[in-house]
Amino acid sequence: LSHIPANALKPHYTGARVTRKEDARLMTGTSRYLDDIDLPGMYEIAFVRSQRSSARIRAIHLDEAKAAPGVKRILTASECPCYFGSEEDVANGVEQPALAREVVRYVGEPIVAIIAESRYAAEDAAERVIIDYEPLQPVLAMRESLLDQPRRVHEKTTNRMFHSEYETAGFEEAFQTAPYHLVEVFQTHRQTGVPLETRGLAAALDPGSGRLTLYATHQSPHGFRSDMAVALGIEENELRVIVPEVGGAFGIKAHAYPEYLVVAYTALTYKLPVKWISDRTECLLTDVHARDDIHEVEVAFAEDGRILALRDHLRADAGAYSAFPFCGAIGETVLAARVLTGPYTIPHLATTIDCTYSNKTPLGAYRGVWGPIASFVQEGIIDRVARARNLDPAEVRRVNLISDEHFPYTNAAGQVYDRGSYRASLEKALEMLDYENLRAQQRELRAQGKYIGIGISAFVEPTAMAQSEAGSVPYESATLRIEPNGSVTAAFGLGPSGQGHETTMAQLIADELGVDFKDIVVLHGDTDSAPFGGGTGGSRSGPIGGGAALKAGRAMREKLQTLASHLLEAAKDDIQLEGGKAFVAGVPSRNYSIRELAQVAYTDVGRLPEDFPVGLEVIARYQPKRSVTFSNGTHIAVVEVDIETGIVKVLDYVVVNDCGRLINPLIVEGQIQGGVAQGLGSAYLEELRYDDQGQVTTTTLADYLLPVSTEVPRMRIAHIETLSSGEGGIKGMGEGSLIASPAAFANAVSDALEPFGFMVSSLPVTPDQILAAIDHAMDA
Ligand code: MCN
Ligand code: SMO
Repeated sequence: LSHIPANALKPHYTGARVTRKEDARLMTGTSRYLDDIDLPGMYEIAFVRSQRSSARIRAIHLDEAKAAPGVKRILTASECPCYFGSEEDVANGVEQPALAREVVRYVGEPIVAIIAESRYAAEDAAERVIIDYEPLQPVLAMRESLLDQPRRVHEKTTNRMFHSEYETAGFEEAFQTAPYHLVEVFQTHRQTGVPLETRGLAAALDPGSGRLTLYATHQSPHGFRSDMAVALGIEENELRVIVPEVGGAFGIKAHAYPEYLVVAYTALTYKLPVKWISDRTECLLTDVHARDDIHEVEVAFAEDGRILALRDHLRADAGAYSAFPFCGAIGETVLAARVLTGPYTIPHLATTIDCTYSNKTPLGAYRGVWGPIASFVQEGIIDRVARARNLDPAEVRRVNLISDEHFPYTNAAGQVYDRGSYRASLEKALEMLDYENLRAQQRELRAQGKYIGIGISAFVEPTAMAQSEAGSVPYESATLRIEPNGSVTAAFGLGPSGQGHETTMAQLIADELGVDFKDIVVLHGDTDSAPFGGGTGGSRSGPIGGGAALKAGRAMREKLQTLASHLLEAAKDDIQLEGGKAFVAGVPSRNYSIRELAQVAYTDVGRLPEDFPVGLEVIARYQPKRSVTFSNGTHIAVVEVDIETGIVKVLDYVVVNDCGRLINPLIVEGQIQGGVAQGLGSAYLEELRYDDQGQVTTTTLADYLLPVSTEVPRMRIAHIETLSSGEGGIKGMGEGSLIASPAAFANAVSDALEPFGFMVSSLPVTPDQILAAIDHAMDA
């Protein structure tokens, strides 16, 4: 690592395929998730949810439910008057109540909470609640919603919740004078993260101290505590958040939800220990949705395929509220606009953004947020330009890609890209595929009636965002303690949900201290013991959390060197740390083990140097100097489309990924495999469908189709390591594979169906759509 002094040890663990510390317990069912938590005297909650997308509540009839066996208490908005206020909602004069007041605005919105001795009893009682609705016309289509048609979702404000415009100087001229133009409308449909473990919350008040403990499945323990303290009107030191094992999060667990307010409020105000965990239907209805976007694109380009100007009207359907604490619609559009030019030197950009309210589930974060959509649009554009000019899609990418001499490159939206391997990753991926040969094979197979498609997707992934804006946490923290017996305990504010932080953070610390990786325990998820941090999201834990680990390791290393130099009567610079020992360089026999040093630091304190604080404990914080570091790479999918059935089979899948210094290639490859699996779902299977009354029709996993192991292809993965300028040279990567893969898949299907003149412009592209396109072409 770049910062390690010349006399320091070589890293043993960083960069190595270290198997994951956490897997033993995760794979054997011995770890504890939220649903394993059983508090003394605990009640459970079932919610009565809106069955209408838009209605006034005339009356709520609770008598029969109150008489149901096992019911302890029933809450409506008047007994639980809490609400969340996202920035956008507050700006628009609306807020999201814990339980709907007077009006319901989406199917699944909680109206009544039944607190009962068991979930069974609560569910049975919930069925006895009768809600008398006065139906209102729902707002369901973005276009009409923008005109406040058929009505306003919130009386207080227009449906256009967000609008912005941006244009580079000289755009019009560049656009008008270009020799070629094309237009396209790209659309992505509603999807959601679908973690294996559904979301929920348990809460209990400690009667003695008056402190409230929340057990949360959340990506940001501290952020969640801050938000809940505000919403509940209590001090942060009266609130403890414990995040047990999290079984997948994918962005949906970066949010706080109305049900959480009900659970916490019940424990706090009615002093009832209580838990609620969503079932799969609640999850599909009410976990934040994502990807509800339309891009109306106009592209101006040159004869050789060089893109000269790009105009895009981006629209996203925010749903009924701005999800708390951030709005997915704004995230998907504003941030997409910043990276819409992807890894290409597109000099001119004009974007108009509109986000609208509707009577649908709020839009929030799902892995990659803006990235998968921006990539789908940008890579779709490149392939359309290629087809329009009859050029090879790889060649059009070569013509447009940012070159090494461009770095740091400022894109047309003003984003500054640090050094990457944009060209090298494309060439490497093409080489892994034997691209020219494959193209020749493709032509031969076509002649035999087999439709093979090659879909290229070159991507950028903004990671480790570290903007010092109010409310954001641009740093991460680590505490590191060497215990009295010499073992090492580290704690982070991170909130992993499967990314393997216990392993990667331990690798970094082990190398800094020269100790055995196995001797390090990494803790997270308890606000009483973990240092404050932003948590996990935006692919920041590796680069920013890793930076904190390195800094904490280095601070501890300093301390150990100081102590050893005093005890060994040697110069501090001559003290080396390796194999769990501090020794004088060149004289390994003059040493103190870390265990002996710890004994001095904690118990034999009379031997400590003057001013040396008792114990061995440090806290470190790391905020990157750059506000964002860009990872990059290239995915190529090879598919076969069966034109009789419309079914797409992935034949080969190649990934070249560059996330700077690799902490653990095994973990990075796992992240890539998972992301590509999700990308396949995004591109081909997953869609949350609404009917014309605003009812979600995909409420089970038999309707909302996830990819299964037989559909997920074997991937061939290669790495390039272009170091970032940050601590350790690490860039993030947790979202890149889901950013790149839907576009690769879509482009491969378009390429396979080139003889039919079809190009994918809407995701997911289903076998039905493919068959319809083929039929259409045959008829023409
Ligand atoms: N890593 C590495 N070398 C690098 C970069 C990262 O070894 N150069 C390691 C990191 O140490 C970490 C993992 O790779 O163990 C991912 O790191 P990073 O890119 O920093 O992303 P985060 O750890 O912050 O994870 C968040 C990211 C996001 S935003 C979503 S959404 C997502 C994703 O991770 N959700 C996931 N991957 C997921 N994987 C699982 N299993 N479950 C989720 O909910
Ligand atoms: S959607 Mo990931 O939690 O940034």
